[in-house]
Amino acid sequence: MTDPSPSLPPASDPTPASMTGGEALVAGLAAHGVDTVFGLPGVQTYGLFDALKRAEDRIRVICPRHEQTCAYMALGYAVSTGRPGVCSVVPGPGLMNAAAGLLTAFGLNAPVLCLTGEVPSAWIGRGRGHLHEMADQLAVLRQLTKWSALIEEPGRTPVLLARAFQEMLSGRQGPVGLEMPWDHFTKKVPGAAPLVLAPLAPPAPDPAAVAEAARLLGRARAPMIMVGGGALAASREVSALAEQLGAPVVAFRVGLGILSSEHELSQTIASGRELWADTDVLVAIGTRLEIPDFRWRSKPPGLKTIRIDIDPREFERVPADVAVLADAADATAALVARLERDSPGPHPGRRAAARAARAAAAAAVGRLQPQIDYVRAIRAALPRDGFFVDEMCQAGYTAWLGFDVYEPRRFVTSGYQGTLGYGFPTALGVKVAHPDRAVVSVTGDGGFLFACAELATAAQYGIAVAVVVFDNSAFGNVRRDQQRAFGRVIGSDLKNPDFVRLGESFGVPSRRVGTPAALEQELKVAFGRSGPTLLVVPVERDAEASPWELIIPGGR
Ligand SMILES: Cc1ncc(C[n+]2csc(CCOP(=O)(O)OP(=O)(O)O)c2C)c(N)n1
Repeated sequence: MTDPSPSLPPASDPTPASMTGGEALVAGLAAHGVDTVFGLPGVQTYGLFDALKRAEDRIRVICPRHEQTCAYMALGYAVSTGRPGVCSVVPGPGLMNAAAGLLTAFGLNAPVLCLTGEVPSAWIGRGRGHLHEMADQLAVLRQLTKWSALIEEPGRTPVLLARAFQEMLSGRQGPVGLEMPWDHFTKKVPGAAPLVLAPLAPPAPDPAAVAEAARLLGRARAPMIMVGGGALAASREVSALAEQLGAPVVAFRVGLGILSSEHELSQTIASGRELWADTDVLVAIGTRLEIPDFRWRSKPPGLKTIRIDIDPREFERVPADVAVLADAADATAALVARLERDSPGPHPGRRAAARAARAAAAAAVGRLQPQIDYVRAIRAALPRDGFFVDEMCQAGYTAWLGFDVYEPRRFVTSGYQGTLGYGFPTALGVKVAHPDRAVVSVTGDGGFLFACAELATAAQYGIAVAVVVFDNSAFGNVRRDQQRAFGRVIGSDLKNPDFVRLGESFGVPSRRVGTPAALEQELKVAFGRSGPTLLVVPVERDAEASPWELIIPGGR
């Protein structure tokens, strides 16, 4: 490398009056309660990493082997805790490597902060081919995040970092980005004491809208509730509303566990479908409503819709008969209170129908062999408070329909982005955030190889994720789609490594398991280990039953 090294800051502890840009960022992260940064250093960001080194008693740095994993680990940290996950990558190619993770965080409304570099301040926008230069990197970052900024003046570091946290955590949450030019990371910053801005208060639910919603529900014969990621912090309130109305609660992926799968009113997309045609009032809480529009693609005649959402743009995208702009927990609690006041007692509701729908769907899901038996074995092995991280694979899709989830955030998914390869690296971030909880990553062979190099990270840092790889020697989902739609396949047959030997070469205990019972047994052992475990389930190519008719009836 021919580029000049930046000048190094002094080794003594910085004071606010003498901080560098990198030190100001680190002091700001600590002031916001950040305890972990997932980062991969490069010359532009040396000043940041050196400052992190000197703050290692407060902030731990985990360095994976590829920037995609920096973003995915921050994502796993964020979605499993509800707290910001922080990553740092070099600009240009580093940021592009992290892009799929940021895009996935955007889709999940996950609070992820990406700190990246820029070419030296004097060279920004000049197109001279400086190391990692990218034309208008900020414009790209803005497409991947809710809010992003360039720290043009190093003195503005505290206020821009505070703003980044405020954007991440206010209203509809989401990822944010901050770029700092190469030279600013090591430049002295006048007055760089950290600043913390509280998240903006959400709007209070409009009593008139709540009263109108209660009026519609008071007359409803067959109400249904749908929940998405916006309702993750409204579990108690959603449960109270469901009880009050006797209404089934439908969750697809992100919303699984908001109402425990054990509750007779809790429905997956498969069982919810059985109840849809008869629904007369839908209460949609913190959801984009992709289920009715993209998947079920029909609406019961005369359906009335009540939407609760913190993002006013949602009401333009999908208008509702009643729109309540508020935090999900506040608005749902207000609705329950109003219903209790107005109604003589709980609504008789749809309990019997909800139970019947669950039973019918369980039978249909039970036919998704062999995956469902493995998914059920994983449930049996995983402690109730453990985390299941899905993937775009046959076992993952089957889990959306047949894996019981007892609490919100325990089921981790890539949501509508459907990001193949996100699962294993995201699971590492989940485990770092929850060292005392069991974490299982369930993946296909295709998806696992996107980031299998991170077995090195898992082994190096002792990140005790149990990875279950279903090896069908194919991009199985694509292969089945191609066969069905075109009668031939291309690019979907895979020649795989010997996964057991691959895992062992990283020093990771690795086993092949041939039955659900053996998987359950091995997982219990894995959850007791202090490092990662790789379990490989051989599956015959084309042998897995398609779950898609239950996810999109009539096909895509
Ligand atoms: C980033 C990304 N690239 C490509 C795809 C398209 N895609 C969806 S599923 C799939 C195949 C998955 O194969 P595998 O992980 O082996 O799981 P299987 O379906 O065989 O169980 C592909 C390529 C995607 N969803 N995301």
